[in-house]
Amino acid sequence: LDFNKSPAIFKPKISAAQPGEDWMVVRPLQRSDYDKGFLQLLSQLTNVGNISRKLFDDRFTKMKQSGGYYVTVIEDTRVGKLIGAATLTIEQKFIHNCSLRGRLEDVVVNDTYRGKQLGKLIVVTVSLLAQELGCYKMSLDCKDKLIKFYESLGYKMEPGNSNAMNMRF
Ligand code: 16G
Repeated sequence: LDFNKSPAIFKPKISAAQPGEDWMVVRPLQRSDYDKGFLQLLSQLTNVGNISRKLFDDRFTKMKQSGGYYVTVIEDTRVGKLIGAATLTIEQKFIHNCSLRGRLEDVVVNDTYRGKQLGKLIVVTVSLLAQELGCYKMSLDCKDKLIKFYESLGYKMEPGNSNAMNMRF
């Protein structure tokens, strides 16, 4: 991945391979991450529920089988705990010459690791991955207070075309 392709500015300079601290690693989610606090991390984003190892394992298998799920994590290898996560999901399209659309989902960074550019690192990593995989665009929805953060990484509100709507079940 080419971090120079991103509008994000890292101070000091970091990349997916060199995330700035030698105790940090950016990598795909693994089954064993059930024991590394993955679900506890996600619960800093929203309601996760009580997920048994079996349920986690079955969902992990289904995501692998169906393809199009790139759950990416940051691990603090000193303590064997996950401290950041973001997911790229890929939608297959007929439009744009049977192109792909990426969606950035479930971005979360452990709040005790603030100020280390981890949010930036994981969002840039996953966004570049979407580009590498041939997505014609990458979309997200977020809370109002995070708009500035995503704008600093190259995401734009498109005039007349930026409304997120939900139907909750
Ligand atoms: C945010 C997340 C979305 C997540 C949702 C959960 C990003 C960019 N957006 O919108 O991916 O699924 O929150 O909130 O991370 P909910 O539990 O209210 O659906």
